[in-house]
Amino acid sequence: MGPKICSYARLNVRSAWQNLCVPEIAIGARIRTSPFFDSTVSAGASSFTIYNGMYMPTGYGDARAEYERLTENIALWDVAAERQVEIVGPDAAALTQYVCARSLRGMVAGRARYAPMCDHQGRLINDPIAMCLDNDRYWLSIADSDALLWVRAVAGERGADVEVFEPDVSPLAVQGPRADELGRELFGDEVIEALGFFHHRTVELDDIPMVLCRSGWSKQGGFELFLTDGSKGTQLWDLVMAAGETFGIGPGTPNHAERIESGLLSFGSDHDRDTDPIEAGLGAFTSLASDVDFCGKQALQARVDSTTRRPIVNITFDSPATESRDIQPASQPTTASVDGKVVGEIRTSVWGPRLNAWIGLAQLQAPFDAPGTTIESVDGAGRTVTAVVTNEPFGTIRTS
Ligand code: THG
Repeated sequence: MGPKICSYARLNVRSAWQNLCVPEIAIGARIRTSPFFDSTVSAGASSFTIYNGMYMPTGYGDARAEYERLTENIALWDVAAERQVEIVGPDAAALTQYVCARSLRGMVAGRARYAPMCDHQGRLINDPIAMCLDNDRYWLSIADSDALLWVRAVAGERGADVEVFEPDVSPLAVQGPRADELGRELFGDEVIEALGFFHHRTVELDDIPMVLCRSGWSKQGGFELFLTDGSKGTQLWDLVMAAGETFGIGPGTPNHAERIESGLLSFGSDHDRDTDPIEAGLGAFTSLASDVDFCGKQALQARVDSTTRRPIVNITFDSPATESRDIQPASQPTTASVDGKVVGEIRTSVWGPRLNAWIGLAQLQAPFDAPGTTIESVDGAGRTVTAVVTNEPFGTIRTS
């Protein structure tokens, strides 16, 4: 079954084929479906993206309801496309550390750490969650870039004694303020109380094997269930949905409004391909100052010391009047200008319910990244819009 993935693009892309029948993306051997695919389609998934060569749902047709479900109850997300790169063997710890730009010191079995990856030039090439399963066994739970190919290449060049492969692991995220209650229902009080943030453990539910981790791409709390038998996707989805009913669970997807309000990076969306983790706002997760060596460390330091910085910044649209329908998000980055001079790009924009305003992210060359700078762009409907750079995290602003 081939979902029509283009209704969103049709609304927002200004191009010659705007008014034509939009073709669908075929499912083939190169583009995979997730173990939860049938469940998401049955639940009404109406748009998908391709992420790590796999269909990933991006919406169920009612963004407002999905936002409310996530921020008030529980949303269930198929994030199986966040594939795992497994690294096993005597050199697994050393190699995993080398490919991660954050110190993994002290990360024992059962712990995870958000760890940006750099290439040899210090550019951000992925921002996985690194998970230690055993002293000689790690997973990188990756964002959308071919980290398997990268880790294999680095392992080969360094002569590391490891196996690097993609295991049968598919994360299902349970996110929202009531996720803890559902977790207790499913796994018991003891398991949930003992599970700290970014801690994980192996569990089973009705013979469905998984790794349970307190993690997820929102600031609403919750878990990720890393299903380790892809044949049991529907079974797991149904089980969680049934148990979650009393807590107001419903289908959802990684939520752009919530994650922008919460300051979480969307790798590959929020920046171009020549961006380092510091420009991407990941300084707190990058161990430049430590004595740990990692790929791209020196180059990254040189970039940080240079004057050609292009940070990602929060922006708030102020013109036209920020009524909910006034600004059309562009589905592709748009040029950002100051006084007619191009200074970067608006990468993404969204209606932010928490601020009751259109907000977004721009990548701007210094010094135009300074708070208070007004940038100009053309929105998805072809109109000129202006936005102001803000240094406030969106999450701490309260408007009412
Ligand atoms: N879950 C899993 N894998 C993933 C993602 C995920 N891989 C790709 C992508 N998402 C990675 N991106 C992030 C970004 C931020 C966080 C998690 C994944 C996150 N950050 C916290 C913060 O910024 O406050 C805490 C980080 C920390 O303390 O280490 O949670 O969603 N499986």
